[in-house]
Amino acid sequence: MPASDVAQQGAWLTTSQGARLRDSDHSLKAGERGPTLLQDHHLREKITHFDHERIPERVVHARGAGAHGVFVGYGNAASICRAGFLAEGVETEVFVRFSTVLGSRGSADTARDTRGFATKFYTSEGTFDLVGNNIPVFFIQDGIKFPDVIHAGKPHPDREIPQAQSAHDTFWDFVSLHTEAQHHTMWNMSDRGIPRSYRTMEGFGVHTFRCADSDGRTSLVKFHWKPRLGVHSLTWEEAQLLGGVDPDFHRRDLADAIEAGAHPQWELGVQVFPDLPEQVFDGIDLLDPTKIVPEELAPVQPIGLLTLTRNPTNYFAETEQVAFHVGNLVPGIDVTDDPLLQARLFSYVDTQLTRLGGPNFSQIPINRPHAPVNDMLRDGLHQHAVHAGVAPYKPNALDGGCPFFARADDGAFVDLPVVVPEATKVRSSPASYDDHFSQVRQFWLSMSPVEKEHIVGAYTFELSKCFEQAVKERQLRALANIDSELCEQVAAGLGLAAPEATEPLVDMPPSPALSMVGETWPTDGRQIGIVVDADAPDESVQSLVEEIRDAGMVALVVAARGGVLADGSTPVQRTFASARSVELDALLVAAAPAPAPDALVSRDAKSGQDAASDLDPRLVLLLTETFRHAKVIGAWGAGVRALEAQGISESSAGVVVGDSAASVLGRVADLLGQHRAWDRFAASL
Ligand code: HDE
Repeated sequence: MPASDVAQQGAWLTTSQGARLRDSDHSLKAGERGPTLLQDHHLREKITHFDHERIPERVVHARGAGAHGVFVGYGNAASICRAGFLAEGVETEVFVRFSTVLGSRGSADTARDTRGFATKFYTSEGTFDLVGNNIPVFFIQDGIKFPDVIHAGKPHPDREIPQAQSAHDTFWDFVSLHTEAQHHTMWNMSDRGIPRSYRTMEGFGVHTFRCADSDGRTSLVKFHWKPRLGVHSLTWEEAQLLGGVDPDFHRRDLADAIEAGAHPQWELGVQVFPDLPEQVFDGIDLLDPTKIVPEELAPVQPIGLLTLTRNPTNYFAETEQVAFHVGNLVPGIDVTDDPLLQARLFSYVDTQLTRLGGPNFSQIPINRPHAPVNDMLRDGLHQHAVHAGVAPYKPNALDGGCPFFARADDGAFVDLPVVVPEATKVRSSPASYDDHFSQVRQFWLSMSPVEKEHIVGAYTFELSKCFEQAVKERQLRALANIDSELCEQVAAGLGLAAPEATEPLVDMPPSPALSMVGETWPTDGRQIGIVVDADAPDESVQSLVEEIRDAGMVALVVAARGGVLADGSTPVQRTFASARSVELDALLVAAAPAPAPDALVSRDAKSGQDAASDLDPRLVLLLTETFRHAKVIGAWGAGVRALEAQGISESSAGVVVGDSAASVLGRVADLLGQHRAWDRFAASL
């Protein structure tokens, strides 16, 4: 039975007990002007339920967006992993929840932060949860530090500010003292911390897992998600603007894309390492979650395709109540001794007990396995099952010995018999965990000049938001151990002296896979704005809109006013009052409209209107921002005049000028494949 049917049967409004209601607008009173009667059961039921509608938000990853989809295995993973859902052509339903880490449920999507990328595979062998992030390393090497790093990143306890961001003293106090956090912090300060869309994020399982094939042969494995649209991020200015213009930007983008049929896709990939006793690959400790294995050393091999096809029907029921757990594993996939992963194995059930109000959260529809369940867990708050039988224990004879134990060849989950070397109980880490800087430097050295500029900008911004001088100076000392130029540039921005490195800088070979600049990607679902004159639209607008749609992209007609263009059929999707560069990937300009009547300075405080300008001031802002954010711009006809009026030269990178829409669109789409007109950013590093 669909879950909705349980609560929504019949046509009548009823009480929770099914009694039909004739009025839900007036409470029962002693006379029209008299007091409300305690006996009004409907009033009390309605208010009481409302009073309890909220559940505790997640202690981390509170802000999220989810989607349903399907995963199809390629079959080529059989040599390393026997999990059934990876077999060729097997289709497995999935639910994915993307999230930010630090912010509360209502915080802005585009804050600089790590993103969660959690996937629930409802496999026929039981549910497998891959609870990953969009950053392949973590702040800490041991889970016992998790409350520390999160307390440092969350708003200050006294004033509860700032919301959803790391640009404050306690965060930098912690990461500058606890230098194993520097690698993750560098990723956050890079453009990876401000994704353009969930659809353009990579995902990582972070930890190394242990997989086994059908003969029991084991390998060590790192999981990756590779977005079909390529990795792409916002600029910092876009992220900040979006915080105000559209705080739901990522959530909306995901839902719109799915609804429009531009189904987001990721390939699941694996890096595979021999399962040797030392659990080290090319000198990299595979149990240290602050380290990556560069893709150039161990290529990511695609083993299946994830497609998100359906938006949730109800946010609370699905996205909010979904409960992931790194311990939800299927035969063929097991954990390793990574001390971060080990602590996570404890944490996820524990947190659900509070968040979802008891031990039966796996019975909530979104959490129900699609494999048959026959457990011996009983009773507890919110028990939905009506268990039959008298013997919920093993061994039993009274229930005929049911349910039975499975053997390996019945598909039982078998804990891999890994040898644990004889050891002494200690509270300490291996020496390999002491290298906190070499891979951070490698990341920095792998960036393109423009990405380096963005990183410098991010550190400078965040540290200039700190109040304590000692915190800034300590973080500069950490940067000196990463790269002297990085340190000098940030120090200059802060007006502080750049310290010397205290550790020798190790020049690791750059890993080009870490950079997001330089490749070409499909343009599906990219948003193209078309500026037109609503009252005298370019005659090609309608066919242009169709052409853009046929190419799998989204066309947004932008004009001074809403409604329908004077052609009588083309709807206007954005007016000059609502269109901003931040939601567009490219802008086509087919007109140079004069200031519209509602473009008065007094009504539109952001316009900064130049009285002499014969262009609508909101269009001026749109053009300026689109250019500044290095979006591709195309123009023809009167649109060319609009660009000229703003001093946007047709010889600038990513600017395409032609005689007609048809001559411009193709070149714009080609450039869009590179995500941005990167060359427009002058980079000196
Ligand atoms: Fe989590 N994490 N985590 N985490 N995590 C939670 O579980 C925790 C870590 C991640 O969309 C919580 O249900 C500990 C790494 C995601 O519902 C909590 C440690 C990675 C999500 C928890 C870590 C993650 C969570 C909060 C250190 C990337 C959101 C609510 C040992 C590989 C899942 C909840 C969703 C959520 C604990 C570290 C990813 C408190 C103790 C590393 C994507 O249980």
